[in-house]
Amino acid sequence: MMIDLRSDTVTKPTPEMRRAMAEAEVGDDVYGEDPTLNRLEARAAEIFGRQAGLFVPTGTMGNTIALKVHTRHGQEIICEAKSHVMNYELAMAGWFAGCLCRTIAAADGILTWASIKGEVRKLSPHWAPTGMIAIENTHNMAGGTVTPPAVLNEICDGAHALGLPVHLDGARVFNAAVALGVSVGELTEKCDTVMFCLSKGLGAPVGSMLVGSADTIDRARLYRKRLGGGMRQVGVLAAPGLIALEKMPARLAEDHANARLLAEGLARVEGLSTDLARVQTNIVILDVAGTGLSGAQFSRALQERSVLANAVSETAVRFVTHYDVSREQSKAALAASTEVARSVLAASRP
Ligand code: TLP
Repeated sequence: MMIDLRSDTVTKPTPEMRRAMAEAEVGDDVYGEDPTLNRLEARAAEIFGRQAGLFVPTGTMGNTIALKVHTRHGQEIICEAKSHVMNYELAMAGWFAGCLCRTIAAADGILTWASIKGEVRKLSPHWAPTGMIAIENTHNMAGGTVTPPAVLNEICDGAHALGLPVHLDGARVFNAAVALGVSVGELTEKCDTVMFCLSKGLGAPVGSMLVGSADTIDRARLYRKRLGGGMRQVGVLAAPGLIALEKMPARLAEDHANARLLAEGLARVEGLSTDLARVQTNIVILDVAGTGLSGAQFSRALQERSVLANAVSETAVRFVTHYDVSREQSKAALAASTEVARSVLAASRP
């Protein structure tokens, strides 16, 4: 059997989720009549201490709507250079919101108010004004790094003082909260909107949520419809979403421990390197340059040993732990990676 560490998006619904899907009470959500979905949206808002929540089919749609709700055409959105909104959403900021991303590079993925404030622009004959700030927590491509509440709050305070809203791409915000030992409500308290995914580490088959003020979510609901996201008997998706929300955060620490085990092992292997300080949640970015292989070649060699992990750059491979990968399988993935590195280095020596 393949050990699939490509992403936590690959998690399959649990038997309990499948039963809940079969039995879900449903109605037409475009009329606001799906009772299971209404419960999910209310519960998400409650957990995050917000007035309202909106179910969206994907994290990308949640971010897309948030960017649109907070901005006007011709503005700039400040975000981190390797953020998902900038790199993996097909230029949605430009396509839908009509905005340009102004990126700030932070090697560890963690923006601070000090790094942001100099990039905020006011309208001038040359400059488009900043419309909003988007933060990613955890930061995927920096290796699942966590922005702590104090840093996030300072960004929100600074932004709000200038009248700028802050959206949190919290696709994996439950991982961040678990790593920090705080609640998601506390962690994201000052953000104007938060998008989080039910379908990643929390294991639901489909779905993300956008939470915020009642007014913002009312407007967001209209943009969801414009994007073709008005769903009907969506209670069949809300039912596993509720289980994901209520039960799955408690087990994320296991994924973090498995990522740690993998990273610490990998860091000891000749030709491989990973920044252990950045392994704070369920993601490990492994630099394979020392083996002479590219990220893609290393990934293919792993696949031949029944391990799936995506190349994320010319020289790096990403491993993401989740509930469908056990501790034993994490050890097996470590052994396979070690074997790839050793065999390549042995073959290259005279
Ligand atoms: N991330 C996926 C890929 O798109 C890279 C993954 O495998 O990690 N925000 C963040 C921080 C994400 O990591 C992702 C998905 C999204 C948004 C988008 O979520 P979906 O895939 O539901 O549109």
